[in-house]
Amino acid sequence: MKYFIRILILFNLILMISCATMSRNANSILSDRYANSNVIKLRERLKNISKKGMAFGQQDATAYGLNWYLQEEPQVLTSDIKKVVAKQPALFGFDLGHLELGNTFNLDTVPFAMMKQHTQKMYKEGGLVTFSWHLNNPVSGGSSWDTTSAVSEILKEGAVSQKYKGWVKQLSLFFNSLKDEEGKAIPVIFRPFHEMNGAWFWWGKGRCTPEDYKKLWIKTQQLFFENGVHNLLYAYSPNTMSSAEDFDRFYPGDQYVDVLGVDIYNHSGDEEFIRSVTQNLQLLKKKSIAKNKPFALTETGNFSMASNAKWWTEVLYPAIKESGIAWVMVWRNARKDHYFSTYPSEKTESNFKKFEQKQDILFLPELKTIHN
Ligand code: BMA
Repeated sequence: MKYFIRILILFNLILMISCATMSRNANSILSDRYANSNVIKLRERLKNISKKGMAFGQQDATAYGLNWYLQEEPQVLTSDIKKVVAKQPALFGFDLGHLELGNTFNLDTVPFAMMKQHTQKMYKEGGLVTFSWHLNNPVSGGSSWDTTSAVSEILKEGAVSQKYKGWVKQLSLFFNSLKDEEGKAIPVIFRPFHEMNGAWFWWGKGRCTPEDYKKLWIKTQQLFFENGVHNLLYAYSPNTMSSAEDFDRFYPGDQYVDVLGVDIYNHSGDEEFIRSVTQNLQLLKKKSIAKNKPFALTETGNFSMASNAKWWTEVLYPAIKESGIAWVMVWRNARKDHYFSTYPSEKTESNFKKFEQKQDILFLPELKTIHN
């Protein structure tokens, strides 16, 4: 009997050691080496999703839409998309801009408490959530679009850097508060300092050096780790790229990034859009294979939806089908001159219904069936 117990203890020990090694190995390819097991699962799930199709998402989908603001019935989430196809998108995007200031609403008047609630609900139902951060300029106090030089100030020890630490602390509290019903941290995708190859944000091209951009990324990540945030996949997403150089110039490094992305809008006509999305996603696919990281079309949309009633099936779909992306996210439905999905009685409504029917375009009910 004693002998048997010893063998049993030895066996358990071997099992524990090999499990620990396995989880360290799995962790080592994530930017957060202490990422919790749900984050590892999320990354694996993204890879599986891209084998079956792509998750379809929208920014602020359940917060407001055309002709409505905030949930009419908070327990049953609605969205313009649900109003049209009776299905929720498979991914929700939210923006944390102004959380750094300690505000209760973000820059687009979405309450942070609501984002938390909808994230919890979405996670429970098997969907995905991604966060961007249109943070203010910490030097001037202006918005993200205030291009007063700020990155080098954050990197120096001093008042701005102290202020920035406080800002990351605010976000850390939020991320740490995203818990499921069992009290386990909910894994989400965080996409900070996006569109850095454009010149419109204070962290963008010409507003800081690429070296400082990378340092800002790494410093921010380090601050999250110090604050005990371990439920994030970090997504790096430039704006439309004209070459691989555009991706590489600001790329912080494989050990600091988990998901690759790109933001591409339909600005210059349908043909040009199809061409640039196809090319950009091919470029990302190569990177994704070489780096073994999932990739996505992290923001998209048609700025003049009224110009093509068949935009979904004749422009967006041909550009993304068979691209290998894990998700595609359209931007917010803010108002009649600034919306990016359809809504009841909008011009592309019936075409959107056809788009929804595509086997590889996954809404929440389809996404639910794909596990890690
Ligand atoms: C931009 C616009 C703005 C918005 C910002 C952050 O693309 O939609 O109106 O404030 O994103 O969500």
